Formats: sequence, structure tokens, C-alpha cells
Amino acid sequence: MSMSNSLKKFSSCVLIDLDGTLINTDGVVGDILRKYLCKYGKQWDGRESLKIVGKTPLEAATTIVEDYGLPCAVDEFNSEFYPLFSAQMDKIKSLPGANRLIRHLKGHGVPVALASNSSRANIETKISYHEGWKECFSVIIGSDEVPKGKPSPDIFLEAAKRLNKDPADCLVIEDSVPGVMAGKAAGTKVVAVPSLPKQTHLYTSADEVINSLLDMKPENWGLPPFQDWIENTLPIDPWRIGGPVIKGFGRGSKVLGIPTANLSTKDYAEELVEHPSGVYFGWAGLPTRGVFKMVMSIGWNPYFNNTEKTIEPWLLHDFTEDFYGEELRLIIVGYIRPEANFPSLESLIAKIHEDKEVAEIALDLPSYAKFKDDPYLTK
Ligand code: ADP
Ligand code: RBF
Ligand code: MG
Repeated sequence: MSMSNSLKKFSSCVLIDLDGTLINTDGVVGDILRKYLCKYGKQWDGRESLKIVGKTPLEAATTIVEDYGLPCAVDEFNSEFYPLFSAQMDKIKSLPGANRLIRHLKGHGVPVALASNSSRANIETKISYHEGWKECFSVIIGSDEVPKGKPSPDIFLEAAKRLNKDPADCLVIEDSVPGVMAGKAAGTKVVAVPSLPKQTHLYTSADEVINSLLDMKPENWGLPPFQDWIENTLPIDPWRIGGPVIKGFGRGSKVLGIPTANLSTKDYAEELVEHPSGVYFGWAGLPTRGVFKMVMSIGWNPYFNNTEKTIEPWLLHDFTEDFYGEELRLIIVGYIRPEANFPSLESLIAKIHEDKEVAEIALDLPSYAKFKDDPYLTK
């Protein structure tokens, strides 16, 4: 029994979704709908995202027209929306870890099919803005090439067929519930990477749920492991944020020995959307005090179940006083782990101290240490 279970974990190819899994289509769609709905005196609140992720273009359009009670037919909505969307396709960014994943699979000769509910033509256009992506896929298939879109298994069955694989040998990677259902109905293994926060409970039929592609462990599925982790950290494209230190939650995290210097979330709203929740590290600069090692969490702090996504940087230095109001500059250079919940405050604190150790050691590695001299930190 256990033998067949472990054998079942072996995949020889990957069927991967596009929108919400490899690229952040929702960001661009949200921007367009926000403006478009104004025309009808309606306000896009993003809540519909929940209902449209993973749907075919027609289903998504129908949902919006119905939910907002728009005085137009679905066709009419589409004929207005589509040109707006087309004009913005070049602005759709790849999601963190997407480029790394598909290049890794390609580099190891793992066949990958791009299998999307979007139309074949749109898929081609969207990926054309990402250099080298087209070459990473042995097969590309859209919902207009099969009888039914996801949650029907058609797309994945056809993708497996074109790869000459049994669906049981395929690993599906999907962000949406309809996509996960389609994968299970096709008889594949499914890793879910939910694109909307706090939705993990909807993905119970997936074989594994991960927080972002940064947490993908191909070896869990018999695929070649990533080799870019160094000293328990994953290098990322460095990003920079800064601003005056403001009052945080006032939970007395200093009492826990873990003071976190908060920046105003309004000043980095875009970065907050762009970066998956999790524990990261880098360098922190305070103009009159110097540059310090730093470890931080991004997210909702599941232990406290916050309603707002925040960044919580802990400077790895003993300060004799607070520095509220001072300009804080951060360069984030690496990733450690996803956010987690803990059974007790003690276990949360212990884990954060482990993160501190990981960050302190890693930041001495030349590839991370070099950012200590970045002019952004002291300018
Ligand atoms: P808050 O709720 O305002 O975030 P904390 O208890 O987390 O309160 O304390 C954070 C404050 O402590 C920071 O804004 C800063 O002024 C101060 N501080 C002192 N030492 C550190 C440190 N090593 N890292 C971050 N902040 C520190
Ligand atoms: N909160 C969580 O609920 N889960 C975590 O996994 C978590 N990891 C953290 C890692 C680091 C390095 C830091 C600085 C904070 C982390 N926190 C986490 C946030 C912590 O709950 C919060 O910063 C303090 O309680 C202050 O609000
Ligand atoms: Mg999707």
C-alpha cells in the first residue's frame, strides 16, 4: 500500500495554468474594471475577484454583468472590455517564482504544457511579453481548443494527450478552485497556489497547497529539486522600500524581544500586493545610525490573524532608544519561509529567532553582503 502511495507521487511532466499562477492578470483586470465600472456609477471593490478567478472569459464577464447589475448585455460588456484589456496585456507581470520555475523545468528536460482557460490567441499574446517563456512550453492549449473549459477536465486531458502522458503521471499547478477541480477530474496530481489570500480552506481537494511559487518543492513530486537555495535562503530580485517609521500595532512586540519598525502601508501598497506573504531578510538603513542586518515578515501574521497585510522589519541590532519618525530604508534580498500559524506564542517567538539566525548567517555571504553598500540605504 505505502509503496503504491509513494509511487503515485511521481510525476514526469507538468501541466501549468497561466492567469493567477504564472502571471498576475488580476492586477491588470482590476485596474481596468475599477475605471470601467465608474462609467455605470459602480465601484469595483475587488471582491468579485473571488468569483472570477479560474473562469473562462465568458463566465467571468457574465458574473460581472450580473453581480453589478450592469445595464448591458454580456456581449456588449465584452466588446467594450476586451479592447481595454488587450491594450494592457503587455503590463501583466510575472508572479514571483514563475520565471524561475518554468526555466528550471525546461533546463531539466521536464515537459511542460501551458493549459489555460483563456483563449489560445490571448495566451500567445500574454506570454509573448515574457522573454523566453514560449520556448519553455512543449504544448500550449486554451479553452477554445476543447469542448469545455475548467472545471471540466478537458483542457488537462488534452494537454496530457499532446504530451503523450498518462494523466496520472502529470502534475497540475493551479491557482484557482475550478482549475484544481479540473486537475482532479482529469486524474492528475495537483499543487494549488491560491492567488487570493486566506482562501486555503477552499482547496481541500488539492494534493498540496503552497503559499507562492517560491515554496514549490518539485522533489515532492519526483521532479528535479531547485538548486538555488543557499544556506537555507532563496535569493530574490532585490527590492527597495522606505519611509518614516510609524507606530505599529502596539502589541508590545518589544516585550517579546522582537520590535518591528513599521512603515506606512499606503506608501508601499503596490509592493505589498506584488510580494507573497512570508519571511524575508535584507539590509536596513537609518540615516543617522547606520546600516543593519534585518529580518522581516510580510503578511497577515496568522497567529494574530490581522485584517491588513503589513511588513514587519526587525533590525538585528540592540538600540538604546526608539526611532519613530526617522527615515527607514530597506533592501530585501532573500526569502526564508512562508508565514505560519503556531500553537503558542513561545513557538512563534522560537521560530522568529530561528529566522534571525538564518538571516544573520546568510547576510555574510558575498551575494547578499554586497547590498550593504547600496546607496539607497543611506541616501
Ligand atoms: P509598534 O507596535 O510601534 O511596531 P514595537 O513594539 O514593534 O511597536 O516596537 C517597534 C519600535 O521599536 C520601532 O518603531 C523602533 O522605534 C523601536 N525599535 C527599537 N529597536 C528596534 C529594532 N531592533 N528593530 C526594530 N525596531 C526597533
Ligand atoms: N507572525 C505569524 O503569525 N507567523 C509567522 O510565521 C511570523 N513570522 C515572523 C517572522 C519574523 C522574522 C518577524 C519579525 C515577525 C514574524 N511574525 C509572524 C509576526 C509577528 O507576529 C509580529 O511581528 C509581532 O507579533 C508584532 O506584531
Ligand atoms: Mg488561474
